[in-house]
Amino acid sequence: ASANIGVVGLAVMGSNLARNLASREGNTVAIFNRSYEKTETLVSEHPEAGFIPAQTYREFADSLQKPRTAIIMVKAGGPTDAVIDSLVEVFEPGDIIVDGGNAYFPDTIRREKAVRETGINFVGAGISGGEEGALTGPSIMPGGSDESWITLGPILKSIAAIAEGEPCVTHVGHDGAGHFVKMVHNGIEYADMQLIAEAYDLIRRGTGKSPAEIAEIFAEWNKGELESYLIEITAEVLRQVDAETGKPLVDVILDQAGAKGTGAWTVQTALSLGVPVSGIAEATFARSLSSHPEQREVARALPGPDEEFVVTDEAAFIEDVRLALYASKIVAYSQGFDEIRAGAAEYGWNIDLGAISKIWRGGCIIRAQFLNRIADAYAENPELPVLMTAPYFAEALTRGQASWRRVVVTAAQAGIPAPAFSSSLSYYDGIRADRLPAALVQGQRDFFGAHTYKRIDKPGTFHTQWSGDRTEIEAEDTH
Ligand code: NBP
Repeated sequence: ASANIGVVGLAVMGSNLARNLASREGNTVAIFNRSYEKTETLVSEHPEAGFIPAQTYREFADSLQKPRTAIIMVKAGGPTDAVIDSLVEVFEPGDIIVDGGNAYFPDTIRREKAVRETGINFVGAGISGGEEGALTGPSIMPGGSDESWITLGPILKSIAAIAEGEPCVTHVGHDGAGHFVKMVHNGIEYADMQLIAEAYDLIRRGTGKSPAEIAEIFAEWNKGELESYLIEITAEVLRQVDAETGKPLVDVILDQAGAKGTGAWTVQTALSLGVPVSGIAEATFARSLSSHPEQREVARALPGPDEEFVVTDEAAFIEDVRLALYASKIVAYSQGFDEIRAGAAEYGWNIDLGAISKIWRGGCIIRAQFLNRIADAYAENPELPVLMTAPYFAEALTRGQASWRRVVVTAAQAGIPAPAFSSSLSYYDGIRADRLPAALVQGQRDFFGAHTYKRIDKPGTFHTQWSGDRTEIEAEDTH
């Protein structure tokens, strides 16, 4: 046994991760893939990696030093379960199985529990950064036991992205905590992408600028507080010209956005936790809306505003959009971190929110300058109840709110959909409101369902006898 780490599953992600591992001092990497051709190809294409190939799970286990540590990178769902079952057969108590795929966190909780019974450690680790990140340094979000972290920590630190001298990996929490945090990362990614797309659409339709010209605006924005990987690649995509037609590529791509489900998981989980992640939800729904051409075809007949959309002061409008984008982005992250906190409370994970923002500074898709500010906010107050109320963000919202409102009004008047911009603003106004019409909703609930209400002026639970003489009585709490 000469390998300190193994990789199972050698499609794009697994082979890049295996190469990344092999390139780091001190690692010897055993590899296994269900069909052996992929293993052979990887070995022959990368002799420098010194891979130890295995044809069977038994051979794979024998090539690993104890405690054996293997990272699974196969299709999420059934294939992951199949590989876990095979590894459990050949591994021993104390060994470590890591699932680096995009598992749904309840699956990870279930698997961890089942594998733990055999004495083997199971770690669900979210890995972000796509193919490129897997090869050069991803952001890694591992869950699992403290025991497994002792062996796994140094290995994962050796391959993770480095941000400001620190590796982008931390032991997130037990069992499914890592995959939970990765899920929310992806949800925030959906919101961030949708917000950028809305900004682009408003600028394009408001100013008539070409995609290439708008690319320059994004490139400029990328030098300031919006600096992030997603803004950077947006400029690249907008600059791209289609070789076949000579048109901007963005104009020949079908306007239907796909999704692999992590955005939907984030929203479904938030719904069951009772956390309003409205920006993420709108971003997820915006993709669904785009992907129903049959509905869009018939709905095209519905009227829009009568007046033409004209922007008189282009520079001022573009600056308004920039500030609206930044404010909405703050809301999206604030909501995402809320979901992580609620998930941690629900599932009993001790998650350090500041540490999460730090490991997202490099390697992952939502990497951004701005994550340093989130880390600062949680360093100052780990119990911060609403991230966007931290001084730095509150200042940005104060500075941007007038622009944000103008952009949302403009979008509504111009008939341009801006669901993430407008829902973020509504969330902002909702959470900061002195009083909400929830009082009326509770009154309605009491009317038709005797769901009771509480009063602002005295303790207790009350019900108005709506179908009787409408006097109020003290009631059992049925909120
Ligand atoms: P795929 O998700 O396309 O899976 C292909 C791999 O799964 C192959 O190695 C295949 O083996 C193996 N496999 C299957 Br399918 N069924 C199997 C079974 N029953 N037993 C054993 N192996 C089986 O690979 P990928 O695109 O490299 O992604 C790997 C994981 O990483 C996925 O969970 C994915 O969601 C995640 N991912 C993450 C990112 C990211 O940015 N973090 C990006 C892309 C993917 P074969 O060669 O024998 O068919």
